[in-house]
Amino acid sequence: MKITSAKVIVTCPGRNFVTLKIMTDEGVYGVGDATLNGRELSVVSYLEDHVIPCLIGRDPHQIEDIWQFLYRGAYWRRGPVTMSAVAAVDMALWDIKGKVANLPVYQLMGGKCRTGVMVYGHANGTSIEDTIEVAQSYKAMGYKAIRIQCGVPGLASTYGVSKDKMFYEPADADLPTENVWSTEAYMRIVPKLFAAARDALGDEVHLLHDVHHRLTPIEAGRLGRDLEPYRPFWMEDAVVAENQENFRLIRQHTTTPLAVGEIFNSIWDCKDLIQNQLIDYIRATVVHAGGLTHLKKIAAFADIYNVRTGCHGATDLSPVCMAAALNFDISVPNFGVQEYMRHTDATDEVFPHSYTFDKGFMQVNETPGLGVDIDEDLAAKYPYQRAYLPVNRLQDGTLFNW
Ligand code: KDG
Ligand code: MG
Repeated sequence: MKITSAKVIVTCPGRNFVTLKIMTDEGVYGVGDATLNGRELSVVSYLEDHVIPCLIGRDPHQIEDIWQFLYRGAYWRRGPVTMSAVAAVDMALWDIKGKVANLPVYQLMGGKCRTGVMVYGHANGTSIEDTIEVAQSYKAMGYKAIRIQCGVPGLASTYGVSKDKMFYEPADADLPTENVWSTEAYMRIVPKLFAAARDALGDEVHLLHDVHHRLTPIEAGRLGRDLEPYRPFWMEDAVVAENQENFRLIRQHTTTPLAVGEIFNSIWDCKDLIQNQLIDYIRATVVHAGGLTHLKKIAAFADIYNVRTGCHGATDLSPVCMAAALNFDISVPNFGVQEYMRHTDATDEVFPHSYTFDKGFMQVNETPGLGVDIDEDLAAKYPYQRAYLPVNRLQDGTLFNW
C-alpha cells in the first residue's frame, strides 16, 4: 500500500479548521486535524511545503516510522506548528489503518478499557447566578462533570465567559482583542462561585475550573486552598508552565488536584511535571501533541506516576481531533476526563461523525477508522477568516498572560 497524494482543507463553519486528507493507491483515505487556533495557515504551510512531499510513495501502515521520520528526522523539532502537522499525519494514518483492518482505531490500540468516556461541559455566565443557572442545565443534560467560569466584577470581559452560552469561541476578531485583568478581583470571586455551585448542584457532580495561566505559584496555592472545601475535580493551568518548578510551590500549599498541558507539544514539556508528581492530570491532546502515537507514550509514562489524562477538547479542536481523542480515551488505562465543548451544527455538518453523547458520557462505535469524515463540498462553502485569540493587560496597562 502506498500514499499517492495528500491535501489540506481549510474551512470556517463559524471558526477555522484545518484538515489533512491522505489518499492511497487502494482508494482508502484518512483524515487528520491540523487546527492551531489563530495560527491556522502556518500549519497549512508546514504541511504543504515540508511534510506532504515527504509522504508520497510511503507505506501508510508504517505509522511509527513515519512519525519518527517527521519528528526525529527533522532537525527543527517540536513546537506547536510542527507538532500539529505531525499529529495530522499520524491521525490520518491511524484512520487508514483502521479502515483497512475494518476496525475502529481504539481496537487497534488495545480495545476498550471502560464503557464510556466521561466528559466535562462548560458552564459560564457574567455573574455567579448566571453561571449556576447554566451549570444546572448541564446537570439536567446528564453531565457528571462541569467546568464553571464566571465574570469578574469590575472587568469588562474575562477568559472563559462567552457571549454565546453554549459555544465558547475566544478567537473573536481579525486582530487581537485586548482584555483587562485583575488577579485580586478574580481571587475574590472564584471561591464564592464554588461555594454557590456546591450549594446549588450538590456533592456528586464534579466541578472544574480553568485559571488560564493567570496566577503566580503562591497565588495559585492560595486559590487551591480556598477551593478545597468545595472539592474541585481540578484547577487547570494555574500558572504558566514554562518554569515547571512553579508547580512544586503550588503543591506545598494545596491538595486541590492540578491539571496542565493543553499547550504542550511533546513529552518533553511534561516529563518533569509527571515524574515529580507535580500534577494530577495531563491535558495534552491529539492534535497539539504529535498525534495518537505520541499521546499514547505520554499516557503510558504518566500512568507510572498516577497521573491521569484530561485531553483538551475546546471547540477549536475539530471533530476529527475529538474522534481521535475519544478512541484514545476509551483505550488508555489512566483516563481521567475528556473536555467536550460542543461544536455548532454547521461544524458537525461539515465533519460527519459517529461519536455520540449520552448522560455525561461520550461513546465511540464500531465504525472502522476514527469514525469521522469531512464533507469537502460543504467545507468549500465556508472560506477561511483570519481570527486571533485575545491578549491580556493588567489594569495599569502591563501586558500579561491571556
Ligand atoms: O485556542 C485556545 C482555547 O482552546 C483555550 O483557550 C481553551 O483553555 C481552554 C480550555 O481549557 O478549553
Ligand atoms: Mg484551558
